[in-house]
Amino acid sequence: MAAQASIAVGSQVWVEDPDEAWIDGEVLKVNGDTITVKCSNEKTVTAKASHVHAKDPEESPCGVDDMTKLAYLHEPGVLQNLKSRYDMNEIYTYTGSILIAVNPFRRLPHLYDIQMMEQYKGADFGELSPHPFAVADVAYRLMLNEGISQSILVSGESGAGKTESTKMIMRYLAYMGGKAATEGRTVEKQVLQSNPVLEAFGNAKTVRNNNSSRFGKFVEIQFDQKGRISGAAVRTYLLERSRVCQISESERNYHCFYMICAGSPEEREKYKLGDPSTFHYLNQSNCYKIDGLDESKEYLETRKAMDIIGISSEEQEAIFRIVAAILHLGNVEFAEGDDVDSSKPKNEKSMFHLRTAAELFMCDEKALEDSLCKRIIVTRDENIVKTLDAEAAKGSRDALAKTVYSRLFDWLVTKINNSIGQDPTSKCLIGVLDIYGFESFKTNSFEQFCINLTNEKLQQHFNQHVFKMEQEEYTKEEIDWSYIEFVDNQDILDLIDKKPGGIIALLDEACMLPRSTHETFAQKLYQTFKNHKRFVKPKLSRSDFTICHYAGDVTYQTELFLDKNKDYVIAEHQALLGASGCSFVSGLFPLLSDDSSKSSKFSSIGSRFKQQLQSLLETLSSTEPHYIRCVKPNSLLKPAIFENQNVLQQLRCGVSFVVVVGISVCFKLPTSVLILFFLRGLWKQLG
Ligand code: AOV
Ligand code: MG
Repeated sequence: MAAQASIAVGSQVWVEDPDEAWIDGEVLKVNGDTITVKCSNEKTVTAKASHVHAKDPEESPCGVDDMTKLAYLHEPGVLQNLKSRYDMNEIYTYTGSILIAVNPFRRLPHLYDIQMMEQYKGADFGELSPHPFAVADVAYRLMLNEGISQSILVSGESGAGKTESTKMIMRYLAYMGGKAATEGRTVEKQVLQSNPVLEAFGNAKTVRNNNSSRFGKFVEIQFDQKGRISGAAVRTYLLERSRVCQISESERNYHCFYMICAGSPEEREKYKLGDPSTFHYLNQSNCYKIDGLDESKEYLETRKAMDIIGISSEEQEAIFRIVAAILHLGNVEFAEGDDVDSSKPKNEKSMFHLRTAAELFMCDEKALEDSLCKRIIVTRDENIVKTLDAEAAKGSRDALAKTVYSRLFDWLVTKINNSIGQDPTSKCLIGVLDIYGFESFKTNSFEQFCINLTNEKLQQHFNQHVFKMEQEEYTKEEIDWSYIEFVDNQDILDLIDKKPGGIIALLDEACMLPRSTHETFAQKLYQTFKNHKRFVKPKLSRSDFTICHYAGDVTYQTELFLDKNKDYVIAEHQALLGASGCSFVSGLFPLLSDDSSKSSKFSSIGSRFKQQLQSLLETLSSTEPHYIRCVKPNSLLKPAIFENQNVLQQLRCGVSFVVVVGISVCFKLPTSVLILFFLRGLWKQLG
């Protein structure tokens, strides 16, 4: 094969290894199509020639800072390069213009200090070591010199380092576009301080990441003609609401709940708070602490960040009072009431928490109880009161908690945007996207479905962008490029979001039909997509479905899909909190116009999310994109461990990110295509 150096006895090569993925060794024997290799672990292996790759001859122990500098572009070469650099604490590597960042899982403060920012300021790309500052600097210069808006898209799996990279980029841009040495609340300070606030309310410990973002975020930083920051807008996407009431083993609820439990003694007294383990919304997982995290310190820092953003102390008081109220609400348990199918607070303890929640929400205690245990059915002639059984009352309680929390989160985002302010005259912006990576768990619900849709969309955007660049190269080189269409994932996108007929459309339909259940929804999917090559009905299941995503197959459990797709606030909850004596609380529940409150018109979370994504992609399309691909070196979240198999899996999933933009000498084809082929196992077919 052309790209393969000739392999002879004595050559240094890579062969496949069940543990290490690839292992190096020396060729002992070449026998036609089979090669015998003495591996560095002393084992002798015989493999097919196509599975043996030449080792880079000039391989330096610290690797190369750009994959395009490798003599041979193949999987073991790419992997080895990342690994040897990681071992030297060189966590960043370019592949052409794309930055690969391997999470160090340890603080490297010198790497991000002001001196470092100064160095990267205006330096040519590639002149200094690979760094997010270099990417930010290119974007900043391009924006300033060419007047084109830019975007920096950060991707990678959960815990890979997207949010940390995003914060680094924002710090650099704030440094470049800030008014040096200005005291007080400047726009750039506010932009930076929006991060700790959003993290306190939107991040939580998961099995994958101790500080996992449970929402997507696109920060648009606006600049004036001199390149100074003049405004900013934060857009967030789909906060995971279910976490407020339900947490899995080893995971936690949102950080803010633990912060308020670690507040000052006066606050704890005022909000009647105790140890997190005394609250149902926190004690389902038996996990309260995060290594190296001091909750009371975090709490003070969050309050300080809120000050800088311009959230008044009254507002802050109300915010944390609501957080405490939600904890008390979660402790209200229900028992069977006096009538059939009715319910009431279970005991004295539940009464106490109900009373406290009502006090903190500043609403009537009896009204709160009724809103949890009763429904009013409005008919033409009269209003009928229907009691809820204990199970339904519990559901009503959780719905209230989730509604209040998500309204609170939305309030924070709006407040941040209003405080920082938008610059309507700004013609140039740099957008930074930090969105949840592709997720595949043991059970996957509606959230994973939406998250993975996002990733499909971004993947398509990436493909389109890279291939546009590539096509320009092909045209220059007069290469026929018609055969590269296979990377297209339009068929998956059609399956999910085509209107009509896609999964989201069918889900909306199911939500509107009175008698649908998740089972009838699943049946409908099975019927509709029986011949779709990206859709599979798992053999042993009656309501799950599998989508063959670009990054792998994911099986979704439909049980809660209908429920989670319905976006509505129970009228009794709206009435209750709309009448709160606290203007902050009632402000979260503004009176709806008659029209929308009465009609039971269904509003779909899935469809709205789809629209948000559409508009995000439109914004992105009008910018020049830059990519940072984060890689998680191990699942233990520990420094200095580089798991080959694990990393390879990520490189293969984000296949396009290992694209090298440039022209390969040996193949007269852009190397990006080579790598695409090769990582997709198509190498052989090409050769
Ligand atoms: P994520 O954003 O990609 O996951 P984070 O950016 O939160 O991942 O990174 C996870 C953790 O890794 C951080 O809390 C840090 O402890 C560590 N880390 C990441 N990057 C660096 C770095 N450059 N230097 C030092 N430590 C780092 V998620 O939000 O779960 O998809 O939803
Ligand atoms: Mg994150």
